[in-house]
Amino acid sequence: MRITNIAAYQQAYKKSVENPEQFWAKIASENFVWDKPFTKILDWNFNDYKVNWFEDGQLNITTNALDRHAANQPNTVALIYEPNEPGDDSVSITYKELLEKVSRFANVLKANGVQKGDRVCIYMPMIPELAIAVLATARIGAIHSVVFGGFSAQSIADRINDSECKVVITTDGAVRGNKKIPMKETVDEALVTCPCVEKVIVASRTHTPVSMIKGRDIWWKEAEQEVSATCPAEIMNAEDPLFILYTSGSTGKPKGVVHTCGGYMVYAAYTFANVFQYNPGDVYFCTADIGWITGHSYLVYGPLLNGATSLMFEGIPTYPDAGRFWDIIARHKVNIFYTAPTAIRSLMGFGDSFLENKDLSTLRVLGSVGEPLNEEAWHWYNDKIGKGNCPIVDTWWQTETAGIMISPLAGITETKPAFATLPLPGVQPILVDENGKEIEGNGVNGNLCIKYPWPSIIRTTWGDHERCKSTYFSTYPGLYFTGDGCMRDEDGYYRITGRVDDVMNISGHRIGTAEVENAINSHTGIVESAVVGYPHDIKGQGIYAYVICEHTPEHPDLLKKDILMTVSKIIGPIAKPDKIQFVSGLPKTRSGKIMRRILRKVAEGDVSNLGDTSTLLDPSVVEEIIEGAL
Ligand code: 6R9
Repeated sequence: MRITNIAAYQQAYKKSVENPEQFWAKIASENFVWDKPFTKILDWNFNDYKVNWFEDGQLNITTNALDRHAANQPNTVALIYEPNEPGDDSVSITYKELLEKVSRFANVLKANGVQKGDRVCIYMPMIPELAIAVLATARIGAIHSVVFGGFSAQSIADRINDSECKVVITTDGAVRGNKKIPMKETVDEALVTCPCVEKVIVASRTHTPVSMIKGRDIWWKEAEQEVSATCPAEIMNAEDPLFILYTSGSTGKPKGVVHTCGGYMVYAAYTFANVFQYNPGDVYFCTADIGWITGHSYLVYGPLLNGATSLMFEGIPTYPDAGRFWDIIARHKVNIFYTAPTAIRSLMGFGDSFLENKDLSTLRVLGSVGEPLNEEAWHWYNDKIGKGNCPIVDTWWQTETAGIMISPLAGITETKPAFATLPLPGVQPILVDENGKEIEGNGVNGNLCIKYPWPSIIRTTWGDHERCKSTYFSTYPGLYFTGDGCMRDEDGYYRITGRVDDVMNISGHRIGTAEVENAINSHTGIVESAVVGYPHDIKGQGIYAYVICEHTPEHPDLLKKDILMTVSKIIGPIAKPDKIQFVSGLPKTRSGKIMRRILRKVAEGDVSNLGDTSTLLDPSVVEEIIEGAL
């Protein structure tokens, strides 16, 4: 399934558009182990949304990610764990060992009542047990819902309740940089409002004292003693759910994006092999947390499906100093490195001294994901990290797409700074105007849609198929709408320009403006708020909140801190506004809609051209807002 030159890419792309079913059927049947081969390839409808790939096929993704490699290359390292403390030993786990660990923990889950189709919430730091928990859940046909370790108790509870998780897997605590972070304690707080949870399995990481509730809470290590290290993989239908991953949209609470076993497996494996051009023996380092889709597809599943060696890092890029990534690359002789623009910009800001004496000569491919990679950061990445020798793959995709959609193939596609370049085989992008009319030709801008299903397209949003339909398939009937704006230049290359909806991208994390507003509004004394994103040097976007209080605050700075605390409690520290401006009113239309366009302009510091404000109920609030802008 590996494409090795540009002509082969063009040929594959052509085939994938002319006959997508045949294209994917060949890849799916030739490169994976199926317990029962599929005979149906694709059944789809973007209007009354439904997509089924390889529907009557049966498989288990862990057979493909573990068993076949444990048989063929048992001593190849599957996972390298680099701990938070640079002095602590890293751990290498071979395919044979990983299969045993996953099987053993799968038996622990079974012994604790988890059955096929049950939901399991995983809230853990970046330690091997996290990857093991994910794979063990998949092995027994249960559905994992990983919640990023930085989310608050309230966010965990919302996610657990939405999909009625039966079991939660966590740790006693976490370490990130020089901070110790409670995990079990946060889970305990969440579980006060989660009647569906029957068992909590706790892995030990920090030896922090934790409460262990009789009959509910069990230690991972102790539970493991009582089960065997072999566990047959549950045979799944291709369209059975594999996981749920919550992500923010423009309205309401985060939604549970559902991906299924067969299509996800095929697409994650295919894109990993082709975008990164992984060769046997390479060490691949993805800096994403498994709590996000990048960690799911390109730290765990994609690499393991390819029999690769995947390095997971527990800590942060700036601990003990801003040379940590480069140190890891040098020590583990990393060949392929995949990170986020926000990390690149932040490390660039620390200066080049942290690169001194770091041998980066093993690097062959550099990747970027999560937000636009601006030109300055692209050049620094290219010159200082890649030494001009490593192709940069700027990969555009989403939680909903589950795999990379638009990206260069490393060393094959000619790159261009700030461009995600060309669609992968099987991906049919289309740009449309506001009315959904296709914008043809090159040198154009529009809203990015996809017109044909690829194997790992979102199947539904958990418990609410209507929401899936209305969010992705109703704006432009017949098309999947990404929520992103995009330009296609004279060469037909794609450049993603950012979200066109009310979703912000803060350090590569998706956060809905409505979510932050709801959190702020729940603070005592707050009447209303409006939140927008604004350009931020490091984070890509920062959060700017306009807040109306019941009474003029006596201690505005204290109130700001309290509001930050509330947002942190309700969502998590990543959603804390960077700027809070107290205002007496918000620019609203006569029908009561907030004109965010104006608020965005003010937050950007560009008030020269606010556009038409004549439809505002009270234009004078705009003056006040401009005067008080931060
Ligand atoms: C994988 C991931 C998705 C949103 C997406 C877009 C932005 C991701 C990008 C990019 C420009 C890239 N995005 N990759 N923008 N260039 N290479 O990040 O998933 O967390 O769901 O975010 O991120 O706006 O719509 P997710």
